[in-house]
Amino acid sequence: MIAASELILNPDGSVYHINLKPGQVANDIIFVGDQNRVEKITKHFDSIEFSTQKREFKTQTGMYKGKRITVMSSGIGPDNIDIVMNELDALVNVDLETRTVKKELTSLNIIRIGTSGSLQADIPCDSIVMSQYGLGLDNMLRSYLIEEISETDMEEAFIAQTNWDMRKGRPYVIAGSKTLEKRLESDKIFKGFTGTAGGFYGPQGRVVRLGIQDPALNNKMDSFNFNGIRMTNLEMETGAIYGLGKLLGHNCLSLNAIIANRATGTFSEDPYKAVDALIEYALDKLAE
Ligand code: R1P
Repeated sequence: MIAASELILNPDGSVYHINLKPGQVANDIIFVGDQNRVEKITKHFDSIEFSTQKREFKTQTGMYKGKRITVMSSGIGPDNIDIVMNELDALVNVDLETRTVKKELTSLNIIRIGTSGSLQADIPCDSIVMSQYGLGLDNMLRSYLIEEISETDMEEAFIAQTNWDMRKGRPYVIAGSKTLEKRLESDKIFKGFTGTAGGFYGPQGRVVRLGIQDPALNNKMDSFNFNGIRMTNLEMETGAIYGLGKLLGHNCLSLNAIIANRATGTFSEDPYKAVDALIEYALDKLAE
């Protein structure tokens, strides 16, 4: 039995942070970082059956072209992903009455619709990157037993090629879902290897007023190559989603609208339009 202190429920029986009760989420779930993006997606729905919000965790479930889909905001960063993934999994895979893990487990499809900065000059602003792999630079996942799910060869290559300082923790590489990749791919988008940082400024090499541990890191990342796989973009959730998804048995795939290009120093002229285009792309693919 899982103790009340380990899996916290609200007085109405909903799971603590995400504020959801069993049955309120669909099997296909879209994650976004920004809570204001939830309605930018569900405005395309034919109907909405349920909405809730607590802190940055806003959820709506409804129907899009005959498909039941849940859209949920995680807020920014891998620490929030730890909360959202664990609580979402508990919602479907733990009997909240008896506080025991169900005998029959449910596997969710989780698709991130995010924004990200490109590391490659030829992956321009306003394009879409589908992450075949996530690289966690944040350490959150290292609290779990990840040896069997991580791509150790890629990790080793990344550590060697970037001369990674291990005082920052050991990076981890996790593959996305091949099944979802097939469902959402097309020749209109880029496929890539996405770095997930534990912060927006220093951890992504941005210098405003503070010096950073490795000013050359972005250059080393954009020239990283592992058997032809190069690093495409940086954001703050994909590696964590892929890692916890794989450990918990869910299919996860991340799609990011490129709104900044770190290689050329440019920013999208209309980031909202770039995100809207990604939303329409993903919804149509999910409804196919
Ligand atoms: C940083 O501005 C945030 O934007 C990106 C990063 O991953 C981080 O969460 O994604 P979202 O637009 O989905 O939040």
